[in-house]
Amino acid sequence: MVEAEVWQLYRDMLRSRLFEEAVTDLWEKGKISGELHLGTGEEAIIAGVVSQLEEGDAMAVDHRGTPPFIMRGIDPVLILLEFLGHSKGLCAGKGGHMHLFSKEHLAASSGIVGSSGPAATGFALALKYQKQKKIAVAFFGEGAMNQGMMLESMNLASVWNLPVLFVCKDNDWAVSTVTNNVTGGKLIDRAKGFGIEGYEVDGTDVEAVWKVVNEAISKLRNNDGPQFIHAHCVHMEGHFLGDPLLRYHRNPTMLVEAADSLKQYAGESLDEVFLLLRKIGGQLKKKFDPLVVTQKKLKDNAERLKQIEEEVTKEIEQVVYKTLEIFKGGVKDD
Ligand SMILES: Cc1ncc(C[n+]2csc(CCOP(=O)(O)OP(=O)(O)O)c2C)c(N)n1
Ligand SMILES: [Mg+2]
Repeated sequence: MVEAEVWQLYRDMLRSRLFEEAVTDLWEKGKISGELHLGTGEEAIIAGVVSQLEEGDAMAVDHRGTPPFIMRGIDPVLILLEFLGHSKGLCAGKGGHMHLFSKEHLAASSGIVGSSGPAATGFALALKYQKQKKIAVAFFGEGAMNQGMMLESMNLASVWNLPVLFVCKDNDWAVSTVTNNVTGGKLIDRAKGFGIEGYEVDGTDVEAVWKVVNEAISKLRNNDGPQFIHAHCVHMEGHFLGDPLLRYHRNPTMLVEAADSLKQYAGESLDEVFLLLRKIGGQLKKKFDPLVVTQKKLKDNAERLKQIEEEVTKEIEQVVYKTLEIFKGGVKDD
């Protein structure tokens, strides 16, 4: 992998992060309604995969669809208008952040946990039937590995030798359930049980993800059957925005590190406990944040890092400005 590619991956991740930060800002101002699931912390996994997709490849994603849609080159203004429920949004304002769809990009998301498995397998079946020599990706959390439809689709992809890349983004938690408490065996062994080759990788390291995905995608394009990626990550904002308890409880490492310090606060108010957790969370954020991890690798060229930051910041500011201009014009159905 050449250095130029790492810079591009960094830019891809930063675009997604700053876009989601802008979304957070609008959500906090009450302009976006409902719960919001961010993909902050997953960017290295998404960038490592999406950057290697070609035109005509398909993508099925879960309830954290924003980073893959942004990185796939789908117009961020249309995505933001969708989040705002505007009729000019990507799905006419009817899908929201959890149900994004772009026919042109063969990209579909769903909030039904596990559904990206059958959706990607269906995409791959269609691509194979049409003799297109393209691949389909399924992005999902490790919670989805306990859903029957995910396992059924892995089985079908295997027996039909379909070009599906199953990408499991494992953050150790499914809402408030600790995955280890409800999951038997190793996930990679489950894939192997279906005859699917698997790779385990640190999902905060974009170079590492890119490398294993590169190998897996070469096999897919060589018609070697479905492949499985098990990538570990930490969500920066918990399960969804605005749930402080879950935000901190979702990070098991943080809980382990916090346990002793928390004891001395046992008699104190919950607010103080949250404050402490917030501080600890801030430190951990640096450790597991894929952007920080990549920045460290590229730190010798601080000027270029700054330049990229400025360019991407400007782009996202313009996206927000343009979106709000359209939004202010009111909801008009053409
Ligand atoms: C079939 C189904 N069951 C339950 C839910 C409620 N739900 C939404 S997200 C989620 C947890 C998913 O965990 P995981 O797949 O690990 O993804 P993560 O949120 O950790 O990224 C659950 C149970 C749902 N949306 N769909
Ligand atoms: Mg999870």
